[in-house]
Amino acid sequence: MGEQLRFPDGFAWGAATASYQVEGGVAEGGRGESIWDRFAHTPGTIVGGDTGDVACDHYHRYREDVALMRELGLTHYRFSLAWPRLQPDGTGTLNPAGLDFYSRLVDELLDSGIQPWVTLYHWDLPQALEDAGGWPERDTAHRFADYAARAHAALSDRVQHWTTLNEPWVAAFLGHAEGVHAPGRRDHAAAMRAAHHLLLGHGLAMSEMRAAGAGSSCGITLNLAPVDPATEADRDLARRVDGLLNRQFLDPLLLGHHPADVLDDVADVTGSDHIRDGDERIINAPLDFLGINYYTRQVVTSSDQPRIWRPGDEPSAWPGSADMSPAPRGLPTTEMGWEVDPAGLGELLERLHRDYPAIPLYITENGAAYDDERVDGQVHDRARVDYLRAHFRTAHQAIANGVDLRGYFVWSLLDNFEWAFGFGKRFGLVHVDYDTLTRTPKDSARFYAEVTRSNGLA
Ligand code: PNW
Repeated sequence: MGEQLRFPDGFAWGAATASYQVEGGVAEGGRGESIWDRFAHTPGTIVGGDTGDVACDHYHRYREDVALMRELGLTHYRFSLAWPRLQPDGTGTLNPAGLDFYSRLVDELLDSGIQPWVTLYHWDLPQALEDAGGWPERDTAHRFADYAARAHAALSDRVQHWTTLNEPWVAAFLGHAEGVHAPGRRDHAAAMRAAHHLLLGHGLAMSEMRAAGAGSSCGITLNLAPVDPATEADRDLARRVDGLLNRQFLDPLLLGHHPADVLDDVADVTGSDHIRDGDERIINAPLDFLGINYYTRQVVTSSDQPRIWRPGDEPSAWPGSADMSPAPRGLPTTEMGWEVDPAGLGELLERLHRDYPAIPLYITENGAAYDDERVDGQVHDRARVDYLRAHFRTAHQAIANGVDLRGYFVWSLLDNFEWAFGFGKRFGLVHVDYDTLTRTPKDSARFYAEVTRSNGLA
């Protein structure tokens, strides 16, 4: 307590959101249907039957939200483009009304001195492309590159920072293996194919954006975590889970090849016919930055042999390792049930620094869901302040240890639609009353404003 920590000059302090989680306005401006519209409207998928139809109504209230960002002292704002706003059926020229919304948002940010940080894909695939087979089909990677090229061409005069994908692990494995996210499939071979095609789409999009010669800074965001075995007997399981979660994405992106042990582990689940000669070279396109989303460490255990998921088994996100279960250590948890483990962030950053080629790193998401205490129009969230402070300290220490960390985005600016959990889990620095859509900055917002203004911890 009490010590002052300064971050490097020019350190980016941001907050993040995603289109389906905040925008609402799903039927406006010619927006097409996404897989999340279809999934959320399927009974039994989302806690409480919540949907993103209105969400935070950011589509109409973006000016008020940018004013909040200004109060927070953000230097950067990370948001995603809804693909079906720009290409309602996933192909062709951009929909002018959709583009106009993002263009107005970008102008509002720039007028407020906030740098826009665009994510091209935060999981809202046009439903028309899902109907054609979705990410398990190779053609979706080409459709994504075409969309990326057009969106980049339209906005790169004003947007410097471009992220292709948010968390391809979640899109592939929660969407196609565990089936708790859109499109809700439970087919582990399809999930492995989706993972590869997401990476391929990323690589193809990178090459389109480079070819435009706009001088953009381009990268990708992964959800990464240290994976530890609960006991000695769980060492091989931890290797397999680390392979699926971390190395399956890091190795092709940064080293130029899929990890051989992961392909081996899943050989009986999916062949590798979908991986063609030349794909790894496309995926290995040089990145300007790597975005890291960190929430908690994974500690894993199994009482069984490596197991392939069969219909009728409990849903699993782990091809070839359906025997895996999480092993809680009894640490304090957030409302997501995720253990608070700031040291895991430090270990992750140092591992990236040690095991992979040098690349600027950004934490593109970190934050916590907590219920807040509302008193006389104030929203108290001491636990979130403590969570953020502990993780900022760890990030500062990592920089002191030589890690090239350039910025930090808190998840999230606003309470929002927390996917399968609906509106019940609140990650915001700013509270949203879902009846009135009133925004109220929480204590954590004031804490974060101090951090952004002083470039550190007072
Ligand atoms: C990330 N997991 O999602 C997303 O990028 C955000 O949209 C989301 O709101 C935030 O984290 C909080 O959940 C994740 O189960 C969802 O490992 C699930 C997992 C990880 C990240």
